[in-house]
Amino acid sequence: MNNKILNKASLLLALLCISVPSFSHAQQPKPNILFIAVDDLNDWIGCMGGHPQTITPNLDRLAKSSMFFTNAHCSAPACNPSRTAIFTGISPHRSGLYANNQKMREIMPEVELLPKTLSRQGYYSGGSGKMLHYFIDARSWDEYFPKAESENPFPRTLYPETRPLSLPRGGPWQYIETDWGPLQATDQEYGGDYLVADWISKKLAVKHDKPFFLACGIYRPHEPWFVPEKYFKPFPLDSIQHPTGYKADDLDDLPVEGQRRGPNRYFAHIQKEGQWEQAIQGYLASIHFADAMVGKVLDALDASPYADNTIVVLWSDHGWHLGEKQHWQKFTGWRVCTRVPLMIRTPAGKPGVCARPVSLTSLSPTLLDLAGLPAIKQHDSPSLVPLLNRPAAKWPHVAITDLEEPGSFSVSDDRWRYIRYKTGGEELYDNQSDPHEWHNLAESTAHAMQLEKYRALSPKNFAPKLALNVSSLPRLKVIPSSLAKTPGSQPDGNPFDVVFVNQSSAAIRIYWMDEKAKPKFYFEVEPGQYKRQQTRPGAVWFVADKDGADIGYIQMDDRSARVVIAKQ
Ligand SMILES: [Ca+2]
Ligand SMILES: [Ca+2]
Repeated sequence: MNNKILNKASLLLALLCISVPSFSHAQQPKPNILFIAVDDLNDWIGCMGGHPQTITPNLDRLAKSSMFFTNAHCSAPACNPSRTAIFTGISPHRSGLYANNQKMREIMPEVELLPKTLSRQGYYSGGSGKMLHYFIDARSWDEYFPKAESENPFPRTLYPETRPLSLPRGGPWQYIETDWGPLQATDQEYGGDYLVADWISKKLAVKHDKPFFLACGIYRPHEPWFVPEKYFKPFPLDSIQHPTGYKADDLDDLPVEGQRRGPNRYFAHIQKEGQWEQAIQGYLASIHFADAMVGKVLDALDASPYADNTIVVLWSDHGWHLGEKQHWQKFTGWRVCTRVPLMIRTPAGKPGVCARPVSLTSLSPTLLDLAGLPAIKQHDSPSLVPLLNRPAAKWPHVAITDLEEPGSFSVSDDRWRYIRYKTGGEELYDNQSDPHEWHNLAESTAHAMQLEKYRALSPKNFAPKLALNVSSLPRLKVIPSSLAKTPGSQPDGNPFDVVFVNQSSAAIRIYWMDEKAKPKFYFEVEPGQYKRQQTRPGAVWFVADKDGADIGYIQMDDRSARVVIAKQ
């Protein structure tokens, strides 16, 4: 054991005059760790009071027996950057991983993730379900379900036979999973998170000869909101209440960047289809289901030999909008999107409530601290152990949430929240009087001092955002066709890149099809070369060979992709 670490720990104990479990002592057995993630869960849990109708008895009982953080924030309001920051302990503005369409192992090929650090220090690291963004990172785990080598974290899951089930697709811009409805199935037939909770529960029932780190990734309430019917039953459609944070004229006082980021087509489409209440019902049902799966795991822990020597951590990767600021989904800097449930229960720790601003990037250093393991230099956020011991302890930190373009972020402290967009727009909110962030005070002269304070506390340097390697982009099918029979573009939605990769032995010619299906020549791609082009959902591109002979066309989906012209 590193003496410096021991001295630091003893000093901390002396300073705080409290007793914490002496896990840092080499002779003491290490605590087990149960690490539970719930995807896309906002504050709609009973103990956070986000929605009056939510039913979450298991999350509530865990909160009661834990240090329950009421002011915890994600380091990015999207799965991939948030989870990467949790597992690496490195914030997006330091790593350069800001968005879902980047790849962790391209940006940080060698970084060690928390489960690997723990394995290296004598732990068994096992996991199941979604912990990272749609991959497992096999090398970081001792065991995974499904098998780590598959790099697919999802066990079989029941989906409706025909889709969409409830919400008609609004256009090519729409994420295919935005849909909801009950399934006639038992939990077992449904599979998915049930199988994840079941695997974790079984791991809790067996004898371990090493301390364990067990990661349980519950996927609901991530879309689509299909769960067994029994979880819909407590929420009859005619009883559904709108989000308490919704205010129809909330956008007037926002800077132009906020006015642009708030309203999106999802919410407009859902309202147009008259499905706002169905959607809220689907989210409540999915949360209720996720809560039951958490309950299954907590019951398994209670019944196991590890009930008294296991740290339990439960977190969500970011919040979620259901109409607040005319927004649906995530990706914003407002509190509804950055604030997350966070509960940490330690074997000897006292339950409590902590309102200090904390970041999920602190989870890795906190667990190493609790396990008495050496700190890792790259971790950029403080351990939460002082707050686990004394929730009102002095805490000179703010929580930073990076948005997906470098230089846009929010800062959360005990009371205030500050948002800045890279193009200069600013927002300032007093959460004490305004928890829904309805009143932007950034323009108010009475709050000039606060504004200055948060400008000063803002990150100053932002790692550049690296584009995805072409080979990692999803590949779109080229549909064989003649130019005459190729449909026109119906571009609709936000722009992104398409990359034309020419693996054939001759040049290829790329045309854009206009709305009337008239081709417009764009460029040639030489053999062995590729070319990046901005496009939009619903756009149609045509590929011909160097002599103008037809190859086929590509219709753009809702995200970046590559088009590969193979050897002719
Ligand atoms: Ca998520
Ligand atoms: Ca407002």
